Amino acid sequence: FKVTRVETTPFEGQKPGTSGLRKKVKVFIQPHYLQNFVQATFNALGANRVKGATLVVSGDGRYYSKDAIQIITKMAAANGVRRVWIGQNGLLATPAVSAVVRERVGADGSKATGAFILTASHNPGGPHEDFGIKYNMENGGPAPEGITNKIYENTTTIKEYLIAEGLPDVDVSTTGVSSFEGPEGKFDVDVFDSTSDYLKLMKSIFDFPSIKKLLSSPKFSFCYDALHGVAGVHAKRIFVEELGANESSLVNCVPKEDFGGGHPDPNLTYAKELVARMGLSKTHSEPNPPEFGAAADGDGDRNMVLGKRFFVTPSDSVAIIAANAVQAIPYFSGGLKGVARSMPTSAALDVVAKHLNLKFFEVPTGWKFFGNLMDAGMCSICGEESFGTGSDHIREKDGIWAVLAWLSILAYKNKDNLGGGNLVTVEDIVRQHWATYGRHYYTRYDYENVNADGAKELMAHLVKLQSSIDEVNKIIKGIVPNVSHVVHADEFEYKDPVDGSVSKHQGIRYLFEDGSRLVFRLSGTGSEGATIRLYIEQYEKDPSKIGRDSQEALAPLVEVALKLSKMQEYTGRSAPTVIT
Ligand code: VG1
Ligand code: CO
Repeated sequence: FKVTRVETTPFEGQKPGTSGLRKKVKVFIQPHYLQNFVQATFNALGANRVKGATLVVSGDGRYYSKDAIQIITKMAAANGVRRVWIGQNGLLATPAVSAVVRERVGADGSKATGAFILTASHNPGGPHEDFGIKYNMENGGPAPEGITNKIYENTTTIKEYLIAEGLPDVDVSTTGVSSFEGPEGKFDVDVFDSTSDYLKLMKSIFDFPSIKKLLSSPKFSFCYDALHGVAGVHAKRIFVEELGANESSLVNCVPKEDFGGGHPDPNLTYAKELVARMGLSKTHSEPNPPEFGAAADGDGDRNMVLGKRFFVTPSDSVAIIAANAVQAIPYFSGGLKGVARSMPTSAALDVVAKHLNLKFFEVPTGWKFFGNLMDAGMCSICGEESFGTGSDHIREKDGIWAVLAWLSILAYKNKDNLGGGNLVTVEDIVRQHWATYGRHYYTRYDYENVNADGAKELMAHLVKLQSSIDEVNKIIKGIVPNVSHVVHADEFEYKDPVDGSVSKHQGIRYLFEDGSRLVFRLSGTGSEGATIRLYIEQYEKDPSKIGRDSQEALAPLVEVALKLSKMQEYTGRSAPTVIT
């Protein structure tokens, strides 16, 4: 092949958000749009990270992925990349990409130096929905802000991009290496099995035989819903072929370009089928739900964990995994280096960290901030309230890992029970955890696709209010007299303890004397309008009060949050789009 230079002009708005660039497909398919972003990325990385590089290119299989893979491959070749690695059919879950970057060794002994992940994660897919792309570094984690800012800068001044001419389209459906000759020498395209490397890593972390024993016990039953995302590919291999789960326990595990028309976000609103199967639907009664259920998002980095008729909040999930990891998961048997959560995530993990005397970190929303801590050996387990849980085995959150972690805890707690005795259930484990550590009632209200100006005004209003805590408390007393009072209010700011970088404006916080919190953020992953997220949390230590319905327990604080922020006034919405 030869290298062609194509003239181009900048597109507005190619700024990577919380997790890469996400836009409507109709935006992405404009001539040069994807190309500009990819070239801007190569330019931001610089020649020493591009020439001779080995790049993974794959994603969640959503609409436009197949075309994007061909375009990126040709641009990589033209920019002097040495090898492109592609998961079979272009499918790799985000955590699997991270694992491949860190673990896979090519037939010629090569190791990956970075990755383009093609996903818009939990956003819907299809010709009228979303596409996305992000770059991950040689540690397998998302590019830091230093790089993403540079990419954005480059997109505003770009004049040309490089693409290989005469390089045929790659057949991504069959595994194997194809070699080509370009002006700078050899260029290889390696299509490989999507699950092998990830599976190998999972086997080195968890005790597969003990999980297999649990799954085969007649007392236990299991269900996994991939919402037609890429996790289905890995789930079939791992849960069915390796761990012996019944094929019928997999729901929506065949990836589809449009996720079957659904919203591939594993929560109680969008994972409808799983929610019904688990006996949690308000309209459908399920006579005998499975003991354990889980769902993933489009790119397989998120997880929702459910017990029989029981929802585990993601904030509790990470705390429970951290509390049990050393006993239940071989990878952690030497102890935890530390734990971390994102700022809006509940403080359930903080309490565990304190009890177990672990290093603890609170970082801004988005996985990239955990990576530095992990690279520095300061953090083993981390999580976000947005159904993201993971560990330092990779540098992304990991939906299947979280399920294996829960299965490990269940296997451990039931190791003497599977023959005789009652099963220790998901609900038992959570209630026991609350009894030991107290309970963090938690809910999140999302106002999706609201008017962007209104959202900005609401945030500005909340920041302005923070200048007088007395005034805030007066307003709150006028709304609900018997809630605790605000002792501190600010915009969250994070100084990375490893590289010293500072991230400002990471969410507006109102902190109450009794440990309750209200947090307001604007989403950085949406593709249209603005999305306001409101996070509400209340800590309850009294064992006689930990069994309440969470929406009921939080009702007074919710009222305070909505009125204090003038939510309806600024957004015109009387109710959120999604409550989790
Ligand atoms: C959301 C979540 C955040 C998560 C991010 C990426 O971001 O709140 O916790 O890390 O999505 O997840 P935002 O800015 O919209 O609140 V994923 O599965 O979309 O890569
Ligand atoms: Co995701």
